Amino acid sequence: MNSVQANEQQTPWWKSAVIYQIYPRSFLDTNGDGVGDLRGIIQKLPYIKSLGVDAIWLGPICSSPNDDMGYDVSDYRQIMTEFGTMADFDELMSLAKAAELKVIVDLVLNHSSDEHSWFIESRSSRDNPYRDYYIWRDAKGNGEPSNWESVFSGSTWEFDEASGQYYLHLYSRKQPDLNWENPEVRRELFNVVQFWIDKGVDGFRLDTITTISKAPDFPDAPVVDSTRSRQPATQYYMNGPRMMEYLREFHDVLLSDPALVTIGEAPGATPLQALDLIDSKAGVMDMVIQWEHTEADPGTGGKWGPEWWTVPHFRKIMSAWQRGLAGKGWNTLYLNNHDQPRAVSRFGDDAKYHSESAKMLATCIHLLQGTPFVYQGEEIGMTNVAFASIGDYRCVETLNMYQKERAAGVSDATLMERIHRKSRDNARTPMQWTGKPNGGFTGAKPWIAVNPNYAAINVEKQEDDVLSVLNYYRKLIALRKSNPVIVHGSYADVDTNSDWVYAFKRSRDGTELLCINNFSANDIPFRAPLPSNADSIEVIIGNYEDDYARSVRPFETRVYRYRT
Ligand code: TEU
Ligand code: CA
Repeated sequence: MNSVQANEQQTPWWKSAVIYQIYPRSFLDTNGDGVGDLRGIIQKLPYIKSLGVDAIWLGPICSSPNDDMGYDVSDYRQIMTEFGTMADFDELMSLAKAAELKVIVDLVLNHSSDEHSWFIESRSSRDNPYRDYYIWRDAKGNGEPSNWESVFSGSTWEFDEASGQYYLHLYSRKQPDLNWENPEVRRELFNVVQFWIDKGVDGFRLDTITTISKAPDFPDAPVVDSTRSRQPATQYYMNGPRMMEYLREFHDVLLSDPALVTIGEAPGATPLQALDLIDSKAGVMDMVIQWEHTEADPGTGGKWGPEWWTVPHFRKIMSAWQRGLAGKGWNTLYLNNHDQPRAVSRFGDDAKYHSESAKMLATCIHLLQGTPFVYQGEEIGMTNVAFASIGDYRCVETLNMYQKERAAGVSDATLMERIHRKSRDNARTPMQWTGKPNGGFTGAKPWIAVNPNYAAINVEKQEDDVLSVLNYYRKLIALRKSNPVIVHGSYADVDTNSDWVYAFKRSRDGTELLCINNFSANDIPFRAPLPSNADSIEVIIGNYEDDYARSVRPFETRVYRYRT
């Protein structure tokens, strides 16, 4: 064993892992109330294990009135009633442990629900001891303390009649921001984390963790759109002045155990900002969920605007993260999660080349350096949905945007087109297990309708088909275990001129992988730069049966392995 390999042996578990993300509400309903539950997850542990993944990340499971589907916590130490009981959770933990699956829980510490007892106390009067747990400000002149626009539309400030002040909420008005400046609040939150460590979890996903420190004087944001009364203000609340100090304390007091993985959600982070957080020596957490590639739209329309997604732009971002973090930090790799439309609809082709494009996207992501995340349903190529009416949607961001824009005179048809493309509910329709009613998710009326394509796209149907997307994922995940170069190899771009093909190499100890991905529905001329000693060349995975030579076919992906 050489010294490089010896070093690699000390690799923490999460670097060689694949993590499966579960959105519990939409996974499996076992008690007929139309809502997924912990017993549903327990029932499907053998399925999850069969994918070959190493860990599960559970979306928020704490008590919540579900204004933002669990991202509004009303009790950090109780399980949401609809999901089950703490006994169910304990059972899930011990069964997962027995199956050698790690469990990562989602903690929402930037804000709580307005129904949390701390907030109920806090708003009850100006001199309540909990007042300072949240961020209260007087009116400025006659108006809001600042012109900041909420992530979920409208103001970040909500006026409280009874106590005559405004409270801050970056997200919905039912998600008041906790005041991290108050050491009492930090102590309370540390106790919450300790509670879950004591429950035996293997790590945390820290929701919107880069927004915990705000510019203390709450300055007005510059007017970028004069037709709007509120303006985007991320520069005043992301990566704020005391964020590193809080996270350092958090890390040193609680999270330094190397067996625990900490994954911070960092919307808006660049590779350099990410390194502050995850530098392998000086960092305060292990990985960040960056958003840059999911906001891969170089246009200016914001989330709901038309997408101008291009391969060169995407490649530039992915490559910058690969090169920027190499040897210093560790990437998360994903295209899908509960905040994103389904990747196969967005970057692939969910009709004619459904299977090809789902496999290509997966291969491209899993062959980069970092820890891949698979979001439930991705492994069968679940697609976006297009419900006819706004009444079928549940996501607070979607509903608020619709109301606001309707009030401003935008037509229903225009808004529904945007929602079909970008709503988070695209990712939140129930898991499609079988071709039976409701895709086998529930025997009752589901909390949000099942995608009508469940008869064509479901787990049962794909189980026995060797060429299915599902079985391709199994093969892809298994490759990671038998090819250390996928985990440890260095990254290099290949041919950065193509408008449609994203190709890259991974190398380690004389073994090289060449991964070629065609993001278009056409044949694209592309010559793979392979070594001349053809004997050593193998195709280890791909989505077309036969090999070819001078072009890549629609959504083709192929990984070559050879010795150099
Ligand atoms: O997301 C943070 C975040 O930046 C998103 O709200 C994002 O702006 C939005 O989804 C764009 O579509 C986290 C969670 O992942 C998200 O589900 C929560 O709604 C949010 O925090 C608030 O807790
Ligand atoms: Ca249920």
